[in-house]
Amino acid sequence: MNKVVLVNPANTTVGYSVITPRWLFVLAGATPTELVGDPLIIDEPVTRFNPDDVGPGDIVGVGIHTGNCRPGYRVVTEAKKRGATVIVGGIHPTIFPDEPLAMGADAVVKGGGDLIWSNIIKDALDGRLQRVYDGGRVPGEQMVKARWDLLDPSKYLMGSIQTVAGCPENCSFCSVWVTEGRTPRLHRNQQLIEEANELHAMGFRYVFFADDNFNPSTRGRIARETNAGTRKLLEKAISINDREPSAHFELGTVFDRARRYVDAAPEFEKAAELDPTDPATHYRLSRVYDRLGKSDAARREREIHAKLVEAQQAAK
Ligand code: B12
Ligand code: SF4
Repeated sequence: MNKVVLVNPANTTVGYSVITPRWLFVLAGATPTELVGDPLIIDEPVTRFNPDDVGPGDIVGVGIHTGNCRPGYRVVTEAKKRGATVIVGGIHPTIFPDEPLAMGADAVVKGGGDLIWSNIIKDALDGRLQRVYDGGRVPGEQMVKARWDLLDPSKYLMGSIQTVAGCPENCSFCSVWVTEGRTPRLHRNQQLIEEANELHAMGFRYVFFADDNFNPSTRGRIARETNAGTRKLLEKAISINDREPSAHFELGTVFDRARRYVDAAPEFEKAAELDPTDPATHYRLSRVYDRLGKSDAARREREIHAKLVEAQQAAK
């Protein structure tokens, strides 16, 4: 029987690692065991990929991000030399699908592998592998459960679970909202609980959340929400942060940028009430009051700002 080998590449192998790379165990869960048996999992920080482990007809799946694409291409080359079929997926090929093909891979997979991986294996076994596949954004309720039974728990400090994919924000430096989308996709609760329990039973006492944005109900998202009902729900979801001055400062800033000064003022006021010592809050408040024509209040805030800055400089 041809086998599947899943490789998480790394430059250095030290024999142990801190966090389990989740994709390895999710893709293992998506592997059609009736056709290829259990996949062999190689996490290179723990064990270096040995080309002797693969031969003609075997299928090697390599997952790469930009930071580990070079060792990834080493695995591609070594596995190809042994006659294996090599398929590359992960964030890097999702953005640059042509590159792994140019580096010798037989196929590349954009997006999530949960739903498409078993079809790709069938295509490879049937000799009709395509060059490019697109697994898209996997809906939360269809996310595949990780195969923790294939993990050696003695090699890691933490297992990893995922509660949500996607992020409603759009930070200019980040790829997540581009690849994973801005609508959060929530993983099924029951599956999460099962995975956490399995990891606990294996001896893990720490779990790492491989989430894009742990709390998608961000202040920015709420400020942009036009539907009053949805907005209320989102506000409820973050009400736990209500005593956090930076949360009010952040929302005030979003309103300020949107020129919604009437909405910005109470947020900066709340931030100033919770932390009266932050000069930035008083500065923003003075500007917002100016815009609202409240010149006395604006002057007061400017005075407080100046005193706080002076005190900070004196303390240095
Ligand atoms: C969790 C996480 C971490 C954890 C990783 C812990 C671990 N051991 O796994 C920590 C905090 C340690 C971390 C560190 C870093 N991270 Co990080 N991380 C993430 C995050 C938020 C989630 C990744 C995850 O596990 N998702 C859940 C799994 C199930 O999804 P997945 O990995 O995407 O895999 C799916 C698909 O991609 C596909 N797939 C993946 N591989 C393969 C292979 C095959 C063959 C196939 C068919 C499909 C396939 O199928 C999988 C299942 O659907 C991503 C954000 C993101 N959305 O990618 C950033 C992200 C991957 N990280 C990023 C970066 C930059 C880093 C660091 C370089 C940061 C730094 N400067 O140190 C380091 C690199 C560490 C290292 N040496 O690898 C960037 C990578 C950008 C890029 N162009 O490559 C991302 C995209 C965040 C971002 N936008 O900035 N990260
Ligand atoms: S994942 Fe973080 S950095 Fe990326 S868009 Fe969302 S909030 Fe910004």
